[in-house]
Amino acid sequence: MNLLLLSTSVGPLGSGLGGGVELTLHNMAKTLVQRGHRIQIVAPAGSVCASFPVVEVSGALQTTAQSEGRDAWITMPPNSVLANLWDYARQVQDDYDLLLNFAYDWLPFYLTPFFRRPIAHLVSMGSLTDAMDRVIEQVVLQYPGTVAVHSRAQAATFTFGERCRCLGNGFDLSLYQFCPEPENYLGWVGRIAPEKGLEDAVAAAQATNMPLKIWGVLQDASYWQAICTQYPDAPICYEGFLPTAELQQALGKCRALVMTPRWIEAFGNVAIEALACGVPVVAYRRGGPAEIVVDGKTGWLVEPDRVDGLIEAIARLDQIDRLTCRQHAEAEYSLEAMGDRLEQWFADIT
Ligand code: HBI
Repeated sequence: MNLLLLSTSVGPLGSGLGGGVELTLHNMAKTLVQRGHRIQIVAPAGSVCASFPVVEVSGALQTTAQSEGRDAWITMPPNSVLANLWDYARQVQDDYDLLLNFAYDWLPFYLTPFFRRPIAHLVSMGSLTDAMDRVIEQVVLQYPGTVAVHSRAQAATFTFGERCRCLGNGFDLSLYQFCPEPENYLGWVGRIAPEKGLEDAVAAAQATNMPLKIWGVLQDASYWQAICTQYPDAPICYEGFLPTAELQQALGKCRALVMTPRWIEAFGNVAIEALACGVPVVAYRRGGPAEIVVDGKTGWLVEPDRVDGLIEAIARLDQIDRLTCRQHAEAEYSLEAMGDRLEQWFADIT
């Protein structure tokens, strides 16, 4: 098929501002091209997406939806890059069989009925604002099957969640090396911010006296300071923010990855990255990670916000076979598995 991939509007691809969507768009492009589809990526000026050519569109970025309240109005800046992206799509739409939208914004959903060509929407976060819920629901009702999410937990945050297609995600597992023999430390990966619940992992490290290595963007310094003050003797070490190649090397040596989300993670990419290295995942039974971890086989699921549950799970890590973790990632979350799900989705739409 000829596919037009329209990027997130909050930052150029490669800037990290687009979060997990940047990796998702790249991986989808990779598996679709491998299968012989012809793709064209359209994204904000300054975007880079590996070896794929990008049509760069200028204009002012959208503000991030997660920083707005539930009753936020629909806003766009003068000379909006989002409006410019979709004006470009309007002009070239007849060259494509299908348009694929990655932006979590009102405009692409509102414009769907105005387009001659079908549009598939990948929704990358749970419910955040009433305006987005309403406009996504309009598309779900008028164009059944054209809206997809990453996990059932994420879908469940929308009243129309049952009518969204669940795609999971897919990774180039050749970038992740299986590590059979761990070193004696736990890992925690993510933005250091309150919704990620780092303090619980630190409390568990202190209680089990198992060193904890922490990777990720130090987004909220006062939150980090509060943790260090509250747990002065915990065996923890902040290792900074590493790009994939370095991160998977360090992550692979962990006894386990600990995931302590306070909010509904739409998916939990880092859980797959850990499993791909053979690292079991100990996670709260909440959001995307609860659908990724197979309790007792690829890790342990813990009652949310229960540090004692984390401690028990850490004590039972040697019951988990690290090769099983890698094999599960290959079976469910490889580029090939994702490519199959994508092609089935597109076939159902066109
Ligand atoms: N906010 N307004 C807006 N538009 C997006 O496309 C968007 C966002 N916030 C975060 C985001 N995309 C991605 O980082 C997540 O979907 C992963």
